[in-house]
Amino acid sequence: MKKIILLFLLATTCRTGFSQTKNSGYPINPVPFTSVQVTDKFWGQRLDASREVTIPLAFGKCEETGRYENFYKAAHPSPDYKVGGFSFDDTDVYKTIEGASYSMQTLPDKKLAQYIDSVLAIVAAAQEPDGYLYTARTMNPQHPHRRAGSERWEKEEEMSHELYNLGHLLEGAIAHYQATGKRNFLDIAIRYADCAERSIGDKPGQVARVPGHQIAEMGLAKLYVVTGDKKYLDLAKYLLDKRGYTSKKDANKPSDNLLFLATNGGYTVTKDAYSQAHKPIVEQDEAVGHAVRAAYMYSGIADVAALTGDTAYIRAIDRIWDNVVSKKLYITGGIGARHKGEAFGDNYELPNLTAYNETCAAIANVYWNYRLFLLHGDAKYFDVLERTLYNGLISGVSLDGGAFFYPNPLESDGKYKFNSEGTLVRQPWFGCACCPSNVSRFIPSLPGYVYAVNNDDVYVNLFIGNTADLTVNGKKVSLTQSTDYPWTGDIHIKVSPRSKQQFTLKVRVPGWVQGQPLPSDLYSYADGKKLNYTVTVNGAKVDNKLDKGYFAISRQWKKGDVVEVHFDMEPRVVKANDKVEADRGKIAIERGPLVYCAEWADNDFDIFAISLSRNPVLKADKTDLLGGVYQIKSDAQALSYDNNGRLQIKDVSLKLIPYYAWNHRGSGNMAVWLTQQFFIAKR
Ligand code: FUB
Ligand code: ZN
Repeated sequence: MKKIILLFLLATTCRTGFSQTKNSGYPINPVPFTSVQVTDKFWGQRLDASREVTIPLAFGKCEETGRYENFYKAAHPSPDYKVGGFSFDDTDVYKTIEGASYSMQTLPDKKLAQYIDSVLAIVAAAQEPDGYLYTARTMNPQHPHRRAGSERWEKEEEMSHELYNLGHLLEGAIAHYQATGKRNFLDIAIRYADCAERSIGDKPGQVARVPGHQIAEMGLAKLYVVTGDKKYLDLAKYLLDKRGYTSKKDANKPSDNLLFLATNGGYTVTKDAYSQAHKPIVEQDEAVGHAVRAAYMYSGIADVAALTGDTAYIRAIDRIWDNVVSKKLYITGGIGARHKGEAFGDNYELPNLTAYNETCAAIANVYWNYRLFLLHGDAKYFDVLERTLYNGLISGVSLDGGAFFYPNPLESDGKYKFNSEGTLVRQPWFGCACCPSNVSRFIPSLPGYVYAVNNDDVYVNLFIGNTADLTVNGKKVSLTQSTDYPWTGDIHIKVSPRSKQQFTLKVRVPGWVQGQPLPSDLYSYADGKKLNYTVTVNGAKVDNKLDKGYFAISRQWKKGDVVEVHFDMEPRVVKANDKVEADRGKIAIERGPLVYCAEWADNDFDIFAISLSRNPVLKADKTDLLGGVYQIKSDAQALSYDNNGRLQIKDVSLKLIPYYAWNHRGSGNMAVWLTQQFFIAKR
């Protein structure tokens, strides 16, 4: 019966995009991106760039770099094919179709839809009769990709990525189905999911495996929601429950940490911690290993917990979140400090020049925090999400949408981890192209993060100009937001229920307004300022206590009611916890949700040879620079040597730009953390 209801819901909603339903299992309902039309200047520019530049570029690169050809070859296998590239190159095609599907939902595009159909015809042709879809083996089963193993799934827990490919296939196919109502991609994905479901498990003839790279868990949970078929949820849960147990010796005992080594791009780590398989997940309490794998896994755990009610799962991701937010999160919201293993470092290990902070890890961090919000309804998760979104995530893509960073360091000498020209600049693509294709799929999905609904609670989580159609307690309510956020803290929300309706509007009051950069003691404001906020309804001031970070307005709403929110927005000085060695003696500057940096192009002195005053005087002004950023100026002292080698100290005006906008004017010095006390910095 439940299955029939789910299918009915789907059939009645998918043509126009899916509506808010309880399907996801989360106590709080997402408001899908299809219900929110962005009218915002800041994000409108990013969405246009995504549609006009990023997605066409990614499709073009899939074609140019032989990713489509791989599917063609798999459809016509040959022992002569030499299988090169990465064992997950197929996923770039799936991820780009996912992004294009979101984008087409906002702006229909017949030509693009036809193009995708033609790509899907090649993808379908590459699928083996039993549903297995992995070009890295199928094109030449005798000599598959060097990471693939001689048998299916044999190297899954190392680097074959067979289940990673499935996860992205599911994510892409479900988005495509929901956006277009067409089943051509979904059916391909279902066939591969069925193949995996038959092959993996503890029954005779099956193999016990967990994904070497997580994401299938999220995809399978979604497939359960879409189809109502519980076998997909069961497989997602199996892939989580077995993590930490699938040793070669005994699949029912926790594996030891020395099973075998995984190597990738020159680093060697124990396979178990690298892919979070060092312990059963319900015993994990620290974020370790590869950051993208980890945050995808935590997101998958949240999805499965929401659908099964598994509280041990939730306790595990809550513990790990505490660890990340209090010890392993960059001020930009980036995660994964180490290049080696693309991995989390030790507690408080947050170097700046060598920070890895993969763009994919920032995206994964958004997924994870969003899900924790849907579970717990606390604004603190959106504080982390917003910090990541406006800083360490969009720094990964140029303003024009055509070039990408893979790592997102907080400091640069213009050269570290340089390209063939010896400079550090965003690139239009990479051999391992996970980040560009992840950006392709993430940016167009952004409108889905603005609101959420739980019975008669309407959450306003992000401040982005938009018009939205929500369903609150079964009735239609329109919201119109206008704002110049993140540049100003004034938000105008028009509330229009069809007829008078009682509900609660919950406006998030960001941590940065309340004097806490993050919900932990990892960073703190060090300037003694106190920001205020006000909320009015139809011009009358409302005074309420915050509840889990939300300003709740309960009333009988009527058409055209207006809520005005004002957050003071001033440049702030931030210090890191003294345990973060890399930031000792240094300060960072923020304004609103944006983290700032000093870059060579704005300053005619060496930004690494300056000292900011004890109480720097900071001033923010709107400029025409870099798409119209607010620039911050600070008094500082620059050190240099005169012709006689004597140290000179000169008063200078240090200019700062938002971190996300750095490296648009060539590569050179950049720093988020700026020296304030030399003797401590050198300690
Ligand atoms: O392994 C697939 C992707 O490639 C990972 O998520 C990225 O970190 C990169 O290693
Ligand atoms: Zn990536």
